Amino acid sequence: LRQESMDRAEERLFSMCEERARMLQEQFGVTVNHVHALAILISTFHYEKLPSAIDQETFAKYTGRTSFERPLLNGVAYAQRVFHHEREMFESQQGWIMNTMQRELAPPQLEYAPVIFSQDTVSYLARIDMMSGEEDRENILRARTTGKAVLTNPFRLLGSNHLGVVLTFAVYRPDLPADASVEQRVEATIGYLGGAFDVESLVENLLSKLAGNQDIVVNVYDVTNASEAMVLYGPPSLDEQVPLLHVSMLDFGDPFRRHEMRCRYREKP
Ligand code: WA2
Repeated sequence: LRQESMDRAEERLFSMCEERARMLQEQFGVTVNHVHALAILISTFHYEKLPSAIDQETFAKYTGRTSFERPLLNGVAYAQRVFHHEREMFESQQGWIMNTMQRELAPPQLEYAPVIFSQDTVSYLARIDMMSGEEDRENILRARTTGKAVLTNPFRLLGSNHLGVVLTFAVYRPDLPADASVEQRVEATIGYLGGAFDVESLVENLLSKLAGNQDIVVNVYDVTNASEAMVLYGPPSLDEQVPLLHVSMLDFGDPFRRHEMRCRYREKP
């Protein structure tokens, strides 16, 4: 009899965990696809049309109206690629000077990625050189060589200080051939479109709506480096010590990274 109820508990944990993992993966997927389409929109309407058909006001309006398509992002922004020799011209045309993430004047670099368009919910990104942040910089470099969606390590986001990951797509000149080499990709890069998955609050909100939520504890980890799993969501836990633990695979669309969900029963008081 004990064995039977143990089996049922295991089965229930399995199905609750899989349900949550598939739902989270689905929401990640639709969000990534929509950001991809926004990157193409910028390439088309900001660079293919002269003069540009997008300015900050248009970008803010359009991204605000379509935010329902990106349920797990706290907002999106567009950072333009600016080389050092273009900086003075760029800053005088914009009428502002770029800052670092630490809110300092950006020191000289070979190139920069200042945010020129932002959704209202992340207006604090405006004028920041995204290459001045370690995680964002790594994303930018990897996005433009791969041409794919890339995700950062889990880290504390600007603005909210919530735990999350940043998603980045490179924006290319519209003439980039489909079979471009890495060098061609880097050369044709004109900017970066992305945003932050606010996992701490938006995943909490997603899971809180599901039946049985009170009974289990859910964690999401970045396990890209198997020996050093990083918590992306949920309480720090003493895994392995629980009698029942289910691990569900997650695919967030960046082949360089591995994520998983681990579920266990909450200790009964
Ligand atoms: N977006 C929101 N919050 C953040 C953040 C970010 N990056 N970085 C740290 N906190 C404009 O890759 C281009 C968005 C980065 C895109």
